[in-house]
Amino acid sequence: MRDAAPTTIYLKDYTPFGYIVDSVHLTFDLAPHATRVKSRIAFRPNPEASDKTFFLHGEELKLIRASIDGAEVTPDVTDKGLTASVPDAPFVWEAEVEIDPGNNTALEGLYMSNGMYCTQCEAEGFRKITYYPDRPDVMSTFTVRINGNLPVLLSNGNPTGKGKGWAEWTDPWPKPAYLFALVAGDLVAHSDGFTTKSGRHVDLNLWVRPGDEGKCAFGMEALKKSMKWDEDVYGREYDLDVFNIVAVDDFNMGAMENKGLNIFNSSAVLASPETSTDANFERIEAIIAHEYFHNWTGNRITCRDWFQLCLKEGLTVFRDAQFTSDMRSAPVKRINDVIELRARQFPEDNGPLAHPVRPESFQEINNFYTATVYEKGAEVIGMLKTLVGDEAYAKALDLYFERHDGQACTIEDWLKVFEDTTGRDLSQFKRWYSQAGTPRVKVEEDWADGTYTLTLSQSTPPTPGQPEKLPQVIPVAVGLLGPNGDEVRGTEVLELTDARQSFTFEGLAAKPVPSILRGFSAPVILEQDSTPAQRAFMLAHDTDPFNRWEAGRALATETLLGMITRDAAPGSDYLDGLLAVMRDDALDPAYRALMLGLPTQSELAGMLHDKGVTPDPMAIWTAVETLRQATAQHMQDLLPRLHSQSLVDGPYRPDAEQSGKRALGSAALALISRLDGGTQAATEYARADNMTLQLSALSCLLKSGKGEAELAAFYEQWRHDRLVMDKWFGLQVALASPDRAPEIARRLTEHPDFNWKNPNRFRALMGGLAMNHAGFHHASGASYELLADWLIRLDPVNPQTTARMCSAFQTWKRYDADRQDLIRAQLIRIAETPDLSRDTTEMISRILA
Ligand code: 0A1
Ligand code: ZN
Repeated sequence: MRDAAPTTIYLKDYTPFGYIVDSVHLTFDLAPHATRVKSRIAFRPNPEASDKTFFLHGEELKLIRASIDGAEVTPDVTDKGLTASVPDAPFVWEAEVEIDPGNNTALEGLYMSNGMYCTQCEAEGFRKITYYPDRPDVMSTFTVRINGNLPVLLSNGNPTGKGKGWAEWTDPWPKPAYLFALVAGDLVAHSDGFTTKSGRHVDLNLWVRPGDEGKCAFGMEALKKSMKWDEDVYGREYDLDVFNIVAVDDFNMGAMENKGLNIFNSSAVLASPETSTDANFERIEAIIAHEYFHNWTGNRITCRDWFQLCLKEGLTVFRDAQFTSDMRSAPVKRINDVIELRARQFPEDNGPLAHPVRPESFQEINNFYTATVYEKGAEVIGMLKTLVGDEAYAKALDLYFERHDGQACTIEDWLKVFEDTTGRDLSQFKRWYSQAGTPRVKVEEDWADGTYTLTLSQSTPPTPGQPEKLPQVIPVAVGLLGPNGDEVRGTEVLELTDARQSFTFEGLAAKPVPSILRGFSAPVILEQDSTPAQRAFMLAHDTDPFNRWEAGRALATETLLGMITRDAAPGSDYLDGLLAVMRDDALDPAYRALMLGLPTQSELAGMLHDKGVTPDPMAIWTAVETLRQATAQHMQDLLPRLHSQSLVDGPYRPDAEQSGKRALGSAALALISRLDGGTQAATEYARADNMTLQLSALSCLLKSGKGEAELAAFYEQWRHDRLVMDKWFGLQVALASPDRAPEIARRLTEHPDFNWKNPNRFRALMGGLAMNHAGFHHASGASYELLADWLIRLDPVNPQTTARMCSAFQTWKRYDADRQDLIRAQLIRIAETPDLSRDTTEMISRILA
């Protein structure tokens, strides 16, 4: 391992930096292997700080010279940074360093992608560019001069000068270094403009590699919609003369909200109907919005330290979800978010990687850009809004922006604006930020003399480092249905604050059927003993769209669990209930498509484990296949009509309406393929004129064990398109039959187009394998070994992407002793690799613990 003793950083140890930065001037002389960075930084002592150590972070830098107030100095330099003695008065620090972007494969700091210079500074990448107090509570204005013989030279803020081979940018808004960005390359712009509500004209540019111009229009429209929405809904205006977005092929994450210069993974911004699916379009719209919304929630108001990451991420995810709900269908968005939460956050919260929404310690902050911080962080904000109401939420947000603009804040600051606007005491609510683990809420009912009593109990299982949990504030949205299906009580929010609490409803004519946790009002696991008939009743009648879907999902889940554990046959409650919903043409096609979905095999494994049953991946796979087959047969007559939904009128539009129809049509085609062996899918493949339909047909063929010819044709058609080729790699592995998955994955790693240093390509293949539950858990252990081989290979090249991919192993303790032994052996093999990165070391040791 690289660090003999990895250091742990604690929230409780926070102290402010000893100096305030008044201005930063940077000059870059770009060269692939010897970029020179000159910095001139005005410091002054921070009256609020007692520790006056002058330590500047700096890693992988060659220090050429340094001076203080013009006098050369020789600082003490280590591989983490430097210290120097400085005056007890304002002073100017100057330094020159040399860096090697051409050999920066970690994609953190200044690096190169296809000849283009690009930066990624969040969380701690700026220290690989120059010596600096690289912490989010140190904010300053930046002026940046870029010298380089490239047509496009970009940085944050407004352009303030330009000539042949140089450009200067000035960012008037104080910002932490993690929001710094620089881009230089041979790029072309898709340009547009936006006028803010106070009349500021903003130039908008989406910069891409020549050849990608045709994939910009959708992203640009999404940007303009986001700018308008943030004005309309949050009263937030853009604050610079230009907003630039750059697409880059090599990027560890989705995108980055650098001030005025957002940098996007090309997969998160480039789109065209021929090359992108409806789901890609929706994701792009959401990510553009997310990064844009960060301009206020993240940039104007930033985080005091990285423990507060959820302050910007939870809130910004919540805001982008509101945006998507407004642009598309709110129930569909909510259901999709809950599906994602259960697939990605619940396993994290219920396994060795569990951590609070606001972690209290870390070794490598890059390992905490997690579903818990982001998605559970957003759920916590949703609960707060539910508890205080829409009006108070709006007031609290206004106060937040007014009180904290220009500051680096904490969760305490955030909660205080809610306390001050509502007079509520949020100290118990705050446990959502400090307690890890998913609370279980158990439901008991009682009925006597026209009074219905609902008793709710909560408990949260222990998580690493947190053996005991205290009760949390859980908003439980409840409605009551009468025996004929009419709603007898509309939605009301019960506040569960005790370990066990009863709520009564009086004056009812008959025992009602409760619809609990409407809209998924809290990120908990609801334990409710309902019979299949009761679930079917809710599936038919619930007026809350989320809970109606949830009733179908619960029926499907219980059906599958019965098939797995008791060899039960698929019951008619599920099949008939589903059929009735599918027949109801008044229901949104997108919603019906969601109804056809099933829990993932990994989720089922988690549920079995929770019930004390060791999950058998093959048994789970078989049950899902059997239920799918039974569903296809049961709905046989209806399927052609459902499938015809995907043939929409008019030109392709990736909007909610058309994409919902295609989603339903594709789900129907998947069932049809089970009955006709893929005959119709082959026809559909041949006539598909957009990627959504092409890929759905190809998926059906692959699942039917066919599609060899189509796969080859697809390759020939799209081999020049990087993003489509990611799909080609991913699909084959994700859809391979369990027995063939490890071998197919291994063979693809030998493919000349498997450019494993590109994070998108690596993730497509290895992520596809991890998603293929039964294939990944192949009893031979071949998939575990293959993934471990590649993690070991990637780690020295790109620790961040390696560490993130380690989470494929996080659920390992659910499985049988043989599989556990196989996985443990691979985890140990990774851990024992010489010079393993800090990122991967931390992940593997937490997973193994
Ligand atoms: N702040 C970005 C995500 C992001 C985080 C870390 C990165 O590098 C380690 C890159 C991007 C967002 O929330 O979109
Ligand atoms: Zn974000």
